[in-house]
Amino acid sequence: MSSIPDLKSPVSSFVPLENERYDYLFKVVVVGDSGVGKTSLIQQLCFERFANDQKSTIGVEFNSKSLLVDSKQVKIQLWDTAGQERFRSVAPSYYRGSLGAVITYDTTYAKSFEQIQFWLNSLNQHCPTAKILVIGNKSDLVDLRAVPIEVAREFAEQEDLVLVEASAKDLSSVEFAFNKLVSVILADRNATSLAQETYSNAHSPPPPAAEKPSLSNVIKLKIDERKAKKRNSKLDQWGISKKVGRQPQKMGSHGGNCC
Ligand SMILES: Nc1nc2c(ncn2[C@@H]2O[C@H](COP(=O)(O)OP(=O)(O)OP(=O)(O)O)[C@@H](O)[C@H]2O)c(=O)[nH]1
Ligand SMILES: [Mg+2]
Repeated sequence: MSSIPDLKSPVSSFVPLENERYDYLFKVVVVGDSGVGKTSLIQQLCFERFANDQKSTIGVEFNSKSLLVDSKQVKIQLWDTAGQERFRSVAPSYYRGSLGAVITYDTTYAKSFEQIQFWLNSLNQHCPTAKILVIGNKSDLVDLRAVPIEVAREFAEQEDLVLVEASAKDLSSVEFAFNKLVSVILADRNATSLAQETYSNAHSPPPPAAEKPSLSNVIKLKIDERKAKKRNSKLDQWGISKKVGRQPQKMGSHGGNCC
């Protein structure tokens, strides 16, 4: 378990180890009822280990994992919160600065699935911009399934959430689930920076004022102006030369740029 990062600035306070390189560092908070397997999923993802007698989390624990997603090296800083009722009031204080959140439920325990709405409300209230992934854990316990996958899918669709069923015990889909979340965060960041770029281009400051023309240039301009006036006096209102009767060209008919 890594040391406790600064709560006020959780993302930037995470100091990379020597020679450690990554393109992004995302804070991800993991929530869900007690016993659904939050710690087990994180232990599996980070250390490839599973404990049948995993102890209940007290307060919060930290771990991190580097993932290569969409050609980007992304380090996720995982905040594993305690699901027990007595820690409910403190959990939101850990959400701050999270770019991603994982709501976990136990596929063998319907109540934990119903509780997703509670966690969703809590996240929406305290970190509304975080991308949310729902993990239905303990998929290895096939015979004990209490939440049909169709029901979970329908709910996720309604709420516009990404849903993955996984098992911290048999490893299935654990890394896939977190990769998926990172991919969604990356896609959102790309969209945001693109939107910002478009905005800043549209609102870019005016180009610097043209340099004050030199006296010789002013004189040249005056002469050109006078020449132009003379020329125009020989044309009628349509720009047809009174002398040669040349027809004006229609815009675009010459194949040039039409604005
Ligand atoms: N069969 C099976 N058991 C699991 C799985 N994941 C976790 N468990 C077991 O479920 C129990 C609870 O797991 P934890 O990881 O401690 O659950 P938690 O969500 O972190 O619980 P809190 O820390 O109290 O919030 C442990 O006994 C685990 O061994 C899984 O995928 N399959
Ligand atoms: Mg735990």
